[in-house]
Amino acid sequence: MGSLAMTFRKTFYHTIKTVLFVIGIAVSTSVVAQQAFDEEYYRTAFAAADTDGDGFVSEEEAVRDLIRLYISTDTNADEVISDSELTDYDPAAFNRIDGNADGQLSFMEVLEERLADFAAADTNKDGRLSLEEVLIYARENR
Ligand SMILES: [Ca+2]
Ligand SMILES: [Ca+2]
Ligand SMILES: [Ca+2]
Repeated sequence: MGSLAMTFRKTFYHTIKTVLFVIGIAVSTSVVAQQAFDEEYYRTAFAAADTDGDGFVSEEEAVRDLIRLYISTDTNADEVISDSELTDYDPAAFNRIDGNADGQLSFMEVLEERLADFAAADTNKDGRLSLEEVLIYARENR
């Protein structure tokens, strides 16, 4: 894991506790079960994550996107996501992400998953995701 990711991990672990409001659009997470491949869904999520509009999702944009999603999903604001807060999810994925098997997803657990997904999807290893990389990865991992 690069130093940028390490910096994000340290910074966002603290700031997540102080973010007071929810911005925006809930986007794809691997916890959510996708019934059928919906390219438009990923296009919309990609556009929402690409906040500077340069046509790529950087690691920073991906982490910020995850924070928005995490906060909007944690409806009782206890800083963990429980299965009752997920309306449609894959139990196998939930258990895989739940590293300490306490039945709840901490921000760090979800962040680890997101960074691993980011690295795996970034097939040309330029440190950012193109829409094409996202669609290929999404198709292969649905
Ligand atoms: Ca961007
Ligand atoms: Ca919660
Ligand atoms: Ca890339």
